Amino acid sequence: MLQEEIAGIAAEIENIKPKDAESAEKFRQNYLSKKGIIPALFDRFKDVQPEDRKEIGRLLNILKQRAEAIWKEAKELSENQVAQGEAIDFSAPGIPFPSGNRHPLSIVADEIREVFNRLGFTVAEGPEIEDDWHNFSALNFPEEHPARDMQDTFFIDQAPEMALRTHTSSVQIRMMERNKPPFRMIMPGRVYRNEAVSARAHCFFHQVEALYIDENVSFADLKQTLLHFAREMFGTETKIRLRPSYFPFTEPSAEMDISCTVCSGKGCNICKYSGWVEILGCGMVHPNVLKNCNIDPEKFTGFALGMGIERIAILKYQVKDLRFFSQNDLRFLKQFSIGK
Ligand code: 2NL
Repeated sequence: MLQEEIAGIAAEIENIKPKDAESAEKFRQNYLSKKGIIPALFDRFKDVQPEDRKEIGRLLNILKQRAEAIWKEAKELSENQVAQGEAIDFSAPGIPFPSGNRHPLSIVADEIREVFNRLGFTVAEGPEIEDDWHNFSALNFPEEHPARDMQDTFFIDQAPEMALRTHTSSVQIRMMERNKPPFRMIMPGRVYRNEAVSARAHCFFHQVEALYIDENVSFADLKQTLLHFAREMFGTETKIRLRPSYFPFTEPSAEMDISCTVCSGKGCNICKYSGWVEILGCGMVHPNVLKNCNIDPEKFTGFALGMGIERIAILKYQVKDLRFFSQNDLRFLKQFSIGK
């Protein structure tokens, strides 16, 4: 009898709990589609005796609503599952995630920073756009010094007294102006020079300067710090030598060479067969620089040094062209990893 069949289907659908999109669709096809079980029951309604029509009609409608509700609920549930990722197959092989690595200049800058940190130096940073005082005058550059020329320095057109800093010494001036000695700090950062870009020169590069100011700081302290730095950076067998030089902001001034790390001093094309490679400039801070920062040169002395990070990285990794550092070519960048 129709009434019993309806009751049977009603009980049947209550036991079906479609769990995903596929079984929800199967349920719909089975019970609700045009050729499905429920429309087939409706088709037989025309043969029902008039006195039974009211009750059978009611039961058919309840069955249909109930089936629709089950299907709808199952469909929504499966959509939510996909949205929340619950339906993801965890046994599927993963998609490889390409990992980056640090830029060679960052690796080298960090190594320099670590060596000086262990000696008690802290890190200071400052602006890349500087005024004439902090970049030149306070550092004892004479008025007519060539570095102050448009040819060598990028000046800001709208503010002629401002320029892109040519060294990070400007940061040291700012620190000395605002604080009292002793100072033991390093300044890493990007600096700018108005130069044509080539394999061996760039209009910007990266520098680390170090400054140590206290009572009784001597050239011997500088030399021992340099030797320690060279051995930490390039290995315990590394030798150093100092050659007299000139900077407006140090007196006396020197340039430091290390024994060539490639040929251990025997002679190769990296050291141009001299056995030595220049890596930094240094000296005792000029008394005028201390005075400009209101530090008494009778009481305090100090040393400073500066090096180009590119130069160290070129030596360490034997990079042939300075431009590689700023071209972001992955074939270049992927060759470097920490500890290499
Ligand atoms: C180089 C040489 C040097 C300094 C930087 C310095 C800073 C102050 C006072 C005195 Cl505030 N000196 N810095 C001293 C000697 C050399 O850099 O070749 N840099 C790439």
